Amino acid sequence: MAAVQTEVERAIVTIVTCFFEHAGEEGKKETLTQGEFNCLVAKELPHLMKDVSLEDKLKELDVNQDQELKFNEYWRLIGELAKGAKKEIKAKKK
Ligand SMILES: [Ca+2]
Ligand SMILES: [Ca+2]
Repeated sequence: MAAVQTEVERAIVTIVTCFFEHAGEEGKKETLTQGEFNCLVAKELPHLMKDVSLEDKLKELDVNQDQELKFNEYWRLIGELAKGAKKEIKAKKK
């Protein structure tokens, strides 16, 4: 990857790096357990996930129902949060 990155490029790398940092803490290296997920949210998404039950959220995102989140399952959360951000930006513009 090129050394000079734009803000958006860095943001993408940050999201991916953050997943794998937390996924590597216990159990399988490439999936998030409930504990790892809770830790990731507490550390990286405290404002956006304030009033969310993390048990329910993990179940909702866990497409293959193995009680862990692989990257594409976690990515659905990023999509949801992006949609939320879009709504806020649009609301501000009005
Ligand atoms: Ca793990
Ligand atoms: Ca899963």
